[in-house]
Amino acid sequence: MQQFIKETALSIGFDACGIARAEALTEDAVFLHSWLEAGMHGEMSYLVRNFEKRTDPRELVPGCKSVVTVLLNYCPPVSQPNDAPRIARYAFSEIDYHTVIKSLLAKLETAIVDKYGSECINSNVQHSFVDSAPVLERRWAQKAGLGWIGKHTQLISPEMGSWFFIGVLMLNVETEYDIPVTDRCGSCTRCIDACPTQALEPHLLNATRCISYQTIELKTPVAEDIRPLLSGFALGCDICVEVCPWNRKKAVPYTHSHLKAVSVISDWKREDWVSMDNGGFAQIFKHSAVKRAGFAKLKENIGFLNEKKSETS
Ligand code: B12
Ligand code: SF4
Ligand code: SF4
Repeated sequence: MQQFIKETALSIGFDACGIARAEALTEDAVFLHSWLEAGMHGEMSYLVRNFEKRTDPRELVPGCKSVVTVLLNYCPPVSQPNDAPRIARYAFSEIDYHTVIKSLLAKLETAIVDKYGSECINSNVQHSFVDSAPVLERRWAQKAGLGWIGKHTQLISPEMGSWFFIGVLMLNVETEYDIPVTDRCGSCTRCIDACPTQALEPHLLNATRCISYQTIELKTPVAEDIRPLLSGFALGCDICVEVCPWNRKKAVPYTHSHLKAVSVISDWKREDWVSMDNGGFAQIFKHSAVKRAGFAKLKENIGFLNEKKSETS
């Protein structure tokens, strides 16, 4: 069954797949508790909710026995012009990655049910996830042998680096499980040294200082002390991932067709972004992950970059 699930996941279009036994994440619960207590989640109040479900998949999906984790490469084959406000690579695609991964996970589920029966799935509750549920996805990917959690807190695959999304499918059957790989960060601290806002300590992110949080999740304007540190990013941030030697050595642009980039990413120069209006935004980013930040927030973020440019020019 393990073999079948992995082969099917790859044939459907995922780049990697691993499986771990569903169990309580007791160490993670301690870590998460102190992270939340320290207020490092900022205004992401959804991270406080569903603590039991987040730290035990059997609370989320009753009867769950196995956690299947899949990876989808999002290292894009295109780039932005140098003077454009930077958009983090995860958001380049025309179709939001949540939509893409959910539809691929549905295919995987159908294949498993066709072969092994409907008792594999708890169809009374949601059982496939990407991003927006109380699931510690990086930890499940790590337990499923797909990589280790780097000092920048992202999952790194020894074969692919870390430009990939994670998706999860919970099964109510036992199968064979994968063996975790060891941490290979060694004495490297490049991500920590490169982070412009000093948001990182080894294996610990203060999300309130992260450019990704400030430019997307925070509903109020980017904090004044962070604005001069945005480093060209108007939405998200890729710096700690870009400098990681595992990406420099291992990451290759995807060749699959699931995440075709929206054409403005490679076409639009700075002035095109500056003159973008609400109607254009709604049309161009209709199905894209960029929508999460919203037009007003994105324009405001772009304004902060221009502010810095005009001050220094
Ligand atoms: C909230 C969130 C954010 C927040 C907070 C990030 C963070 N590090 O937690 C913000 C908005 C800042 C963010 C930014 C980004 N994110 Co984000 N984010 C999430 C989300 C929705 C939840 C993460 C979460 O639970 N955080 C809470 C913290 C405490 O958990 P944690 O760091 O994972 O640590 C847990 C375990 O790893 C473990 N652990 C970690 N260290 C240690 C050490 C010890 C000793 C122990 C015992 C346990 C332990 O315990 C912790 C608590 O249980 C996940 C999707 C999901 N549902 O998992 C995506 C996710 C993590 N994000 C993702 C991405 C791509 C990004 C960005 C690259 C996007 C961008 N370019 O802007 C950046 C990267 C920033 C960074 N350096 O991490 C991907 C990561 C893919 C990968 N390769 O790992 C995910 C998995 C989404 C997805 N489905 O693909 N993100
Ligand atoms: S995403 Fe950017 S701001 Fe956030 S931890 Fe990484 S380098 Fe720092
Ligand atoms: S940059 Fe270095 S320390 Fe940071 S995640 Fe990559 S290998 Fe680990």
